[in-house]
Amino acid sequence: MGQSHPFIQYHPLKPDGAAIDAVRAFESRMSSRRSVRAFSTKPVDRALIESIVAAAGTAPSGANKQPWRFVVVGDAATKARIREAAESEERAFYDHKAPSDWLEDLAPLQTGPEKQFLEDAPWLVIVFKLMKDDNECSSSDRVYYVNESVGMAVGILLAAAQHCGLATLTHTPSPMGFLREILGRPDYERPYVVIPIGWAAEDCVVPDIERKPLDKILHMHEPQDESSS
Ligand code: IYR
Repeated sequence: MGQSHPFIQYHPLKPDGAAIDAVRAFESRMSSRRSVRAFSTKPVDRALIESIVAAAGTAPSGANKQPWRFVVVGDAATKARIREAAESEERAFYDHKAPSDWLEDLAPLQTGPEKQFLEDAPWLVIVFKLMKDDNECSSSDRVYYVNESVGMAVGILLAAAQHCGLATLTHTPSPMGFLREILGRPDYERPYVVIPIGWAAEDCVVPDIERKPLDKILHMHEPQDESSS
């Protein structure tokens, strides 16, 4: 049997002002977030990264299994090894593996096999998904909705970094198996994404791409009034 928990009173967050002002301030904050590929080497306090990861760990997850591990790398030697292995995969991707329509979709972003950011960013957070639950208190070691759960945790991590002015990138070298080897992670931990975190370089530029307007992403479902037909 797994642990059973008492049910306790839920205390919703109370925004300082009106709910609409709170959500608009959050949206405005998030709208200036961009994927950054040029990082300053200026250090970032470990405490900031720890709190950002703690925020990610508040995400909901299937059966509350919290199937994630955040491996934080800050030393130059490991970052260099990760860069070398990632660039080797990326060279193969850009050279012959990627289908032409994928390369055409990437062209406006001007990405390429060189990944200087993997060494410049003071921290790399390598997110692993857990394919089994390693909490001894659980009734079973099964995990559920792992991709969805880890995706939500990564979303919160990106928002937390943005909230304190730190830049991030979601980097997915493919395949990513080398991360397990370099970082000595067990077989049931599978690499999910690499997130460089740091201060954006002063001369950092980003492509002037736009987000879809609300009317393209929101469909307000209006139930049909059956009495009028
Ligand atoms: N992993 C490669 C290619 C790449 C793929 C997607 I989808 C992007 O949004 C960006 C890049 C790279 O990191 O360059």
